[in-house]
Amino acid sequence: MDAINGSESFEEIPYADIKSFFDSAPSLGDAAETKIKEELENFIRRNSSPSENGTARRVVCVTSGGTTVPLEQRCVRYIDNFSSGHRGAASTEYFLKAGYAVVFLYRKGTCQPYCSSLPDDPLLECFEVSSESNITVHQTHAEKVKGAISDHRAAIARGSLLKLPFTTIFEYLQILQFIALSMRSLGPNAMFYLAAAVSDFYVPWESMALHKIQSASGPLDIRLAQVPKMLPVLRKDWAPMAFCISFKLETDTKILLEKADMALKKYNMHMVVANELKTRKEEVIVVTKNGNITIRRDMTHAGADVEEPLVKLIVDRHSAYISSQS
Ligand code: 9Z3
Repeated sequence: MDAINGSESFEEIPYADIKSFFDSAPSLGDAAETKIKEELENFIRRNSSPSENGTARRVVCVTSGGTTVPLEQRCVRYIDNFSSGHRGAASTEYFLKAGYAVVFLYRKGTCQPYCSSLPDDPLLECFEVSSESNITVHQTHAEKVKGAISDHRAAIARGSLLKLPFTTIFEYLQILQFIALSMRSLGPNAMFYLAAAVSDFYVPWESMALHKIQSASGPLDIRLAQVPKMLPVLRKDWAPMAFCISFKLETDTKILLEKADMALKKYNMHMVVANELKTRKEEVIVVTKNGNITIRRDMTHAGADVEEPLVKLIVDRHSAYISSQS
């Protein structure tokens, strides 16, 4: 098989664990599930027709932000995974600029596309009450607010951006499966860019306390089960022709590349983006079967980020992948 396609061998997929994860996960609710499926179906249908230049449209699913692991069914406490959502939001903007349609699967409350240049609390900091009934944008923020609103509205109006929120690991994986199954029909024009920070461990729903855990009973011992690896099943069953990029985050640089290389082979990814927590905004290393590529932020330009050259490289590799499949 061509090197860019990865090897066809899959490690043993833990189907039983995956089934029991989904069977026991709390349902999103009938109404929410139907709404997500309908939105996806409409979005994929709209973006399945060829674009103006006659080429097939490309659709990328960008995941962003961290998943939570609830400790109680009526959740008061949870374990969280670190991610501000900056990488996913910025990358979404670059994919849209490159002509992709984007399904943005994001953690509620994390960074949003087109909002990175706005202050942390835009509603309170950007606007002022100019008369009894009028609210205006503060002069110092006017350009940025106008840009953010018009770019975001344009992407939505073109039907190029679908935003789907999640909070828990259960919601994330259920929605990711719906997205993958709906993007399956796009073949190699589909891409997964999995920048969300996904929990490795969780408390299975059936063994989770129903009510708030009480402190009167002394120290708390919790046993966490392993979240079954969904990447191989995404590659093999959910959307086998899609171009797949996963991210590997470590804090110990000594093991980073080795772990990324392992993920590339074990989960049959097309590329794995390796990053270290402290330097993730400056540098990433893209691990591929044909070697590693270091991508750095352009230090000579204030405001330049690492996502722009990263997305450019990925779009080029995706083009090569599509050509190799046709
Ligand atoms: C990443 O490595 C992302 O690049 C970051 C981005 C979360 C570091 P921010 O959102 O940071 O801009 O603040 N995401 C993947 C992390 C992850 O959970 N990877 C899994 C792993 O490392 C594999 S799917 O085991």
